[in-house]
Parts: sequence; C-alpha cells; structure tokens
Amino acid sequence: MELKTLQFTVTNTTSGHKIGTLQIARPEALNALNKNVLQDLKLLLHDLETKRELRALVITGSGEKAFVAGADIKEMEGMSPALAREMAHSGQALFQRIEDLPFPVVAAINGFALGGGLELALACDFMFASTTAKWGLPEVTLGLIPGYGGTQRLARLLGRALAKRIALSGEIFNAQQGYEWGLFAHVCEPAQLMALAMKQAEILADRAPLALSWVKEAINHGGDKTMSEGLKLEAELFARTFETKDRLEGVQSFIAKRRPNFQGH
Ligand code: DAK
Repeated sequence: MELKTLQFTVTNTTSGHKIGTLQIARPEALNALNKNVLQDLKLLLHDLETKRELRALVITGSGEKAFVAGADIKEMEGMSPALAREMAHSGQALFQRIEDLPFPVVAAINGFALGGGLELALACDFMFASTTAKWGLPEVTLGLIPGYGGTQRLARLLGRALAKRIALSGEIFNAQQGYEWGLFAHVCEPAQLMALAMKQAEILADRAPLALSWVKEAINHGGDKTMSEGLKLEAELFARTFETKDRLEGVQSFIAKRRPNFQGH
C-alpha cells in the first residue's frame, strides 16, 4: 500500500502489542485535507479494518505548526453544489469509519486544528493537545458550514450551546480554552506531546480489546438513543463480554495477582 500524503508506522509496545501512528503529511499546506489525503485515508482505513492487528492509534500532523488546518480551501473554488453534497457524504462516511474503528484512536493536536481538521479530531476518541494548539470551526468566515460531521459531533460532545458558540463565531481558540471546555483530555508542552500520546496508547493497548470496542460502541451509538434503549445496548454488550476468553483472563489474573494478558477473543 503506497500512501503519498500519510506517514503510517506501527510499533510494538513493551507488552508486544501493535500501536499505530498516523501523521497527515502535507506540511507545505499545513496538512490541509485535499483529495489525495482523503483517498489515502480511505486506503489506510481499509487496511486497518481488514487486518485488525492494531490495539490503538495516534493521529497527528506533520511539522510543528499544524495538526490539520482544514479541508483544502483551494480545491473548493469551482465546486458545484452536487459535487459538494457528494464530497460531504463521502467525507462523513470516511470520518464515521474512523469513529467506528474497533480500537481507541487518540488525536495529538500539535498546532492548528481548524475546520475539517477539528472534524477529523472529533472523529477520534479523545484529544491530547500541545500548548500551541489553535482550534475552531472557521467555515462561516468562508461562507461555508462544517461538512465532515462537525456540527453533529461537537454538539454531542460539548452540548448545543458551546457548539453554537464555536461554529457560529468561527473564532480560533487556544489550548487552555479547549481544556476548560472538556474538548482536550490533556494539554502539554509541544516536545512532550507525542511521547505522552504514545504512552496513553500503550496503556490502552494493554486493556481487553473487545471490551474497548464495546465501550466505544455503547458510548458512540448509545448516546443517539433514548436512555432505555442505550441501557439495553449496554446490557447486551456487557453480556457479550461473558462469551470472551479475555473476561476469564481478566478475572483470573486479578485473583492470581498477576497482570492480565488479553488476546482479543
Ligand atoms: N487549505 C489549503 N491550503 C492551506 C490551508 C487550507 N485549509 N491552510 C493553510 N494552507 C496553506 C496556505 O495557503 C499556505 O500555502 P502557500 O500560500 O504557501 O502556497 C501554507 O498552507 C501556509 O499557510 P500560511 O502561509 O497561511 O500560514 P500562516 O502561519 O500565515 O497562517 C493559518 C496559518 C492556519 C492561520 C492560515 O493558513 C489559515 O487561515 N488557513 C485556513 C484555515 C481555515 O480557514 N481552515 C478551515 C477551512 S474550511 C466540505 C467538507 C468540509 C469542509 C469543507 C467542505 N465538503 C464536503 C465539500 C470543511 C471546511 C474547512 O475546513
């Protein structure tokens, strides 16, 4: 698989699990999401979904200035409404596949995360940010609205009032504001960001993989249901853990006072 706009590497943790690092690699355009990046993301996702060997993934941007400075504005100039609709549907489907990956995905925000860049981060499970992070949904300053799921995910994550404050103003916010609003799980110095995100990924990689995938499913899909439907989904997934070998391994390792070794079945 040849990726022109992404750097993807797999490393083994000290426990022998595989974690991936994905860097959006168009530093000359502050990693803006053009057609090539979206195409490469599609290829990579297909590979990740079919191989299913990763236990966690960290997504970041190349260079020191940006995570992703948005969808590529230069590609939008002559776009027809029909093409824009098609792009929105295919981009949304792509980001949904990121959200639905069966392992945790951490976004490491190393600078600008604007528009489509923030939307990409919102499809991840949570975000670590460096003090240099600058984030927001400036689409309205261009006469656009977010088209890759931003209005929906941000409102679900922070509530409607904050989502409107952010998406209607088009303002650019700093890392501290993101932390105070609960968007960023952690803020650190730029030099520490990748090491901390990788350490977090390593911790996640030691957890029971099926349990992680079902926590994601319960939170991501339960949140769109009524409380009673959400609880039903949780009970169903909880019961499913009792069909797994990892559930036995977890309980037995606790009783034997040793570290569990989860295999993902
Ligand atoms: N697209 C294309 N190129 C970009 C870019 C972007 N979003 N952001 C930066 N670049 C390019 C710049 O044009 C410049 O290229 P050259 O001029 O050197 O060729 C290079 O990256 C370096 O940027 P600057 O020289 O501007 O760097 P500064 O440090 O001075 O400024 C900045 C950094 C982030 C403040 C500035 O670059 C900026 O304002 N960038 C645009 C940020 C922005 O508005 N992002 C949101 C874009 S709207 C859709 C779905 C979703 C969306 C749209 C459509 N459909 C389904 C159709 C989402 C829309 C968005 O994301």
